[in-house]
Parts: sequence; C-alpha cells; structure tokens
Amino acid sequence: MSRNYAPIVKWGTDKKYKKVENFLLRPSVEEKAMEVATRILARVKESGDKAVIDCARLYDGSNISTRRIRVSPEEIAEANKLVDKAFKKAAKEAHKRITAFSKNGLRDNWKMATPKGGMLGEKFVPFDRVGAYIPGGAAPLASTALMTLTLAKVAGVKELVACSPAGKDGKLNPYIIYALDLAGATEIYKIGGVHAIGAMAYGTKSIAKVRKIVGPGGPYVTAAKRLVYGDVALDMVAGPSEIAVLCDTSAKPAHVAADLLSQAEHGTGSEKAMLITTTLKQAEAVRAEVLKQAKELSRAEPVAQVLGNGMLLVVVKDLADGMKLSNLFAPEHMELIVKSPEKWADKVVNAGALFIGEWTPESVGDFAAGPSHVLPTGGTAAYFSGLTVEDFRRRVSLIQFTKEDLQDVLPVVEAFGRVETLDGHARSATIRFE
Ligand code: HSO
Ligand code: ZN
Repeated sequence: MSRNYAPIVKWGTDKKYKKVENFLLRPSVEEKAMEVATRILARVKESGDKAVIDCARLYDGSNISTRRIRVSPEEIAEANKLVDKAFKKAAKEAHKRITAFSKNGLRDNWKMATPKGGMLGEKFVPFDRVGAYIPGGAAPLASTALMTLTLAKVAGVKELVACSPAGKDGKLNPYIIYALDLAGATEIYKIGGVHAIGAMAYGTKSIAKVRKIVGPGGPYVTAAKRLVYGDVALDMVAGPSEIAVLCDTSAKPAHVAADLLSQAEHGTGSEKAMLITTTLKQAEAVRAEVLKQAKELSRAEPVAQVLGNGMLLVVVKDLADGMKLSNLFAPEHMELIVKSPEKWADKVVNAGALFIGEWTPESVGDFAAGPSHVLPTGGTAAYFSGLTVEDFRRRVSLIQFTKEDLQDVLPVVEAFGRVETLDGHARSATIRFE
C-alpha cells in the first residue's frame, strides 16, 4: 500500500489545505467526452439503427445485429432460469421496499378556491414512454434496474424502455434482465453508451423515441445526456459515486472505513470518498482501517486507484466546521455518524441522500432501503435532487374562473396589458363584459 493513499489533511490551517479545495472541484461533465458524444450522436441522428449497431460493436464491444437488438421473451425466460433463488428473493424484497417508498412520494392532484367561487389546482400525468439507462461494463448493476423503472411503474408509465450494453457474446447479464423484468420493463435493448442515449432521444427504426431518459452513466453517457437535453426530458447528472462521512469520536473506525471503501470499488476510477472528523487520532484510526480493509476487497485495482486520488481524510475543528465542509462538497451520499445524528441532520443542505446514524451504511441505500440510488454527483447535489416517482409524471396547472373572478381580476389584466403594450391580452378579458 502506498504511503500517499488516503492522505490526512487539516481543513483551513494546513498548508495541504489546497488539497481539500481541489477535492471539492470536480467536473460534472468532461470536455473530451462532450466532443466524442457530439460525433456519435450526429451519427445516430443521421443513420439510426446502422449507426447504433456499428457503435455497439465499436464501443460496447458486443456482437449484435438489428434483428437481435431487443431482448426476446425467450431470453427473459432463460434469464429467469439462470438467476439463483436467493437473488430472486432479495430482488423482490428490494422491489417491494422501493415500491412502498415511491407510492409515498406520489403527490395528489389538488385544488384551491379562487376569491369568487372558481378553482385553481394541479393535476399530475405520467409520461407515456420513458427510457432508463443501466450501465454495464465495470459491474452488473441489477439494483439500478429496480431503482429506475420501479418508480416509473408506480407513476403509471405504460411503456418502460431500458438500454444496457451487451457483452462480447451479444447477451445481457441475466441478473439485469431479471431485475428489469421484475421492475416492469416493456422493452429491453442490448446497447449502451452514447449511442443508446441517442437512440432513445431521437428514435430509430427499431427503437421508438422516449419522452424522458433517466439513469446513471460514465462520462460519455453523461455528456450525451447533456447534448440531447430538449429533444427529451432528463433526470440529472449521475456519474461516479461519492460519499462523505462526517463523524466524531463516537464512530467505530472500522465501520467508517468500510463505508468509505464501499463507494471506492465501483470501478470508474473517478469515485470520491471524504472523511470529515474532529480529531487527528480518529482520522489516523480510520486511515489504518482503510488500508487494512482495502487489501481484503476483491476489486483491488479500482479501490487502489480511488485510494490514490479519490479519498481524502479531513480533520476539522468541530462538527459545525465539518458541516460547512460537507455542504461545500455537496456529496451524492452523506453519512452522519455522530452522537446526536438527528440534530445534525437538520443542518445538511447539500447532499443527494443522507444516511443518519451508525446503523445506516450507504450500501443499504444502494440496494435495499427504498429511495432511488440514482442521485446527483460531481457537486451537483447543491442544485439537483435524486430520482423520485414524480420524475415520471408531468404537472398540468388548472385554472377555472367564474364570471365574478374574471371581473375581479380585470384591473390587473388591463394594467399588465398596458405596460407590456399588449392590448390584445387585455381585450380578451374586457370583451367578455361589453
Ligand atoms: N452507489 C451507486 C449505486 C450502486 N451501488 C449500484 C451498487 N450498485 C450510486 O451512486
Ligand atoms: Zn454503490
């Protein structure tokens, strides 16, 4: 293990303080990825399926044809046979919890009265067709299938499309197929990367255009999503995983270390893990545990990469300072392992998801708790929120005036019409009383 792994710095006072500042700055989208994504999207727009198949061979490294681009009912049945019983049970349990959480998140249509007997309100309408991107490559993220489409299903979406890159053999991981089917996917396509985003955004002969694309992805998928904004609706920037743990000396170093490492193993090499703690002794104890436990994890290489440039252990003066730092960092996931976690929880403003207290490791949020694990990364948790059931519906405002309401508001309409030099606007109201 390298001596430079998981460095300890003091916030504010240390000359290594610059390290903390650099750590906070992370690009939400990479320039190079934007260039590549622009080129691939233009190809997909121009030649549809042909471009998608060529790109699948070139970038996914999969051997597929237009005829086999969609997962067939036979493949779903085969996946169902291949997946082990224990996983099926686990997936059903997770699905049940995600469904329950999503149902709670649904807003009711509502109405209020106007001053003169009319009505104002909002109604919520599900999208008819959405697409979820399920990353492949580094790890088969079966949980992401559940954490996206389950919400869409609860929202009432009828056509649930999923795209995920196939392997060399032209097949999708059976666990991903199983989880997508469980979540309610109605079409599954074996493509990944920028071309999958392009196909869903623009539509091709084999893949009809969707209204909204959701789901996490690497730098290229993230860049592609930014470029198709407006052609479709989108969720948020969900890139490499991040975690911040704010703890005092009551936290067990072994637990804190395990939680920091849990997000280091994802495999993009760009994951970020930050410890924020109140004493140097605690930081050193966590560091020792990190180095020890890292050796015991099976994904040694990606973990080492994050230890080298993605993990920082910061000592702060007190918890209030730690809270400031964490809100500046705006992590995707934030854990609070302190004596009165509820008290501190109120002070967290910038985080995708907040894990409160020593019995809530971040991994329960990834797999089992209920809220979606599709969350804003790269500092965007300061202005985006995680995926929810309401991401799969649109809102329509409702306005119904009585004659008396219109009369009541006439002076307002006339005044704005005058100032904006739009007398046609004013007239459409006044004409009703002539
Ligand atoms: N931590 C990831 C989600 C995930 N973890 C899926 C394991 N599987 C989101 O930041
Ligand atoms: Zn994870």
